[in-house]
Amino acid sequence: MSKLFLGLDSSTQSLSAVVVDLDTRKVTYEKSLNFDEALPEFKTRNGVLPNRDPLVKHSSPRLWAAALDRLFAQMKKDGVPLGKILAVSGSGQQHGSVYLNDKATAALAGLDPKKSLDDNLEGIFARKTAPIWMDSSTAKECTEIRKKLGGIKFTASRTGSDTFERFTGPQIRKFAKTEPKAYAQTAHIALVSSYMASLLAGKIAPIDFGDGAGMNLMDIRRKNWNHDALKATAPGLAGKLPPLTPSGAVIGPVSPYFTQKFGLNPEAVATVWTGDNPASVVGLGLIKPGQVAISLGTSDTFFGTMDKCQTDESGEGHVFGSPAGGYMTLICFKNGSLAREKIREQFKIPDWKKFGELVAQTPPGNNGGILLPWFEAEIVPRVNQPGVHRFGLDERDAAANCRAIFEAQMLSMRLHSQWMQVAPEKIFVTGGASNDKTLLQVLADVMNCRVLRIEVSKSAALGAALQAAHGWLEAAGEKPKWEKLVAGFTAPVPGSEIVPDKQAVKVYDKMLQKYAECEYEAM
Ligand code: XUL
Repeated sequence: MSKLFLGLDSSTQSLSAVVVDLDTRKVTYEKSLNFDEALPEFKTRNGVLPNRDPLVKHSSPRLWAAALDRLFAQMKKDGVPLGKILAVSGSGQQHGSVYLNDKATAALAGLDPKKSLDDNLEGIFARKTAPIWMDSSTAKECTEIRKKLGGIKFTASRTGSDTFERFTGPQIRKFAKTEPKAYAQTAHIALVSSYMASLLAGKIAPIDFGDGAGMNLMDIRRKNWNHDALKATAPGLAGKLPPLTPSGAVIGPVSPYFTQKFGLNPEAVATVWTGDNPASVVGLGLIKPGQVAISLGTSDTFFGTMDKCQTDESGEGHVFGSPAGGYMTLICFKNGSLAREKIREQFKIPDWKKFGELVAQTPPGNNGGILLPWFEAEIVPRVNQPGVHRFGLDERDAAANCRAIFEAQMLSMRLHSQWMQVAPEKIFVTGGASNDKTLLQVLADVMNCRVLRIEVSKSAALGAALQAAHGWLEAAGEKPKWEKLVAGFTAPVPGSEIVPDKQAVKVYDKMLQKYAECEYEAM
């Protein structure tokens, strides 16, 4: 008998499903439902509700529920053997929060399959909308909480991150301050992940250590709610939060709503969801400490796994719990492909192939030329004032500028990930720019590490499906090994390995100090 597990990912713009067969080690089904297109009645744009204030970014919890209904209907239509699914798990966009009143528990327990999921939820929200990770309207609350917790270093060492506008704690504080009545009527605060899990389980679901760490409320080492952080955030908060548990732990049987309406296996279990980044770490196969993935996308992100908790004293990077146990870090560099594109436009370079060719014409270290590509305000390092800075670099030299921007981005990653104290053993790379071997050679040389390319789609939903499998096996009394579980699902592209060049490594080892000085000077 095949062992089928369903992973869902409720992201900013879409809800995705991945079904894995653990016996054949195959993804047997993949589907995405785009919120704007499938559910235009909720009037979102790219998954976000319009708002006059550009700093405010909210979405609709009812939209996410309606999407779940739609996606299950689609799976049934597509002939997915829902009756054979053994467990369901998921992941959600991180930090976003949902506010439920005291009617929620009864409504979730009695979901009526004759009605839509959305109609079933009528009257259970203490706040109609949910602030999401793109919101940056809580600068004041960040300062207030950070101050009460003793500054950046202490906030980061206790909760895993400094306070950030998008993090749930500052968002809750703003809600409690600006809408005290609605806050008082809030009986349960959920993350996107725990809200979606609650719908599937038919009861208020716990929050996992992965997504809980994105709230500025969880003690990152003890993995319980941090009393000081709760106090610094809002009154009576402890009574509104669910318990914290490991990702993928079994909550209970799936709600009869899904078994009766869509034919989901009545014996299937609903398990605890996590955040999309923690789920991606599993989906990318980053199980062992020292494994690192870099995604070269709109922003460049650096994910790594650690077994011991190290936090970033400068407060730039984040530490979350990893669904595979231990910890993961996430460092987000905003000026990623966006900045590379700006250089490409500036020098009228027709395509990325030509960009790579130009980089190849120049030597490692770029004859000392350095470019700081802060076309937009940067997250890491914290740069509020956008600006492009050149040091010893001719601004008319296309090839040198192409090399300079990529070298700076990779040097910045090396410099700003040192606090992890993890020497990567190999680096997996994904995203647009990972197709270019010249750029990957720069990455390998700067990091002095082997680089392998992985092609992934839906890494979060895949991670969630594997998380469902792990939770189910554990509940069945087995001791599943993560390494075995992910094997075969996340193999690097054959022949994509790039080995660092010893001479170039020496050049970059020296250049790192100079690069750090340039950053210091420009900030
Ligand atoms: C991570 C973050 C984003 C969202 C995207 O801190 O804010 O990556 O999780 O869904």
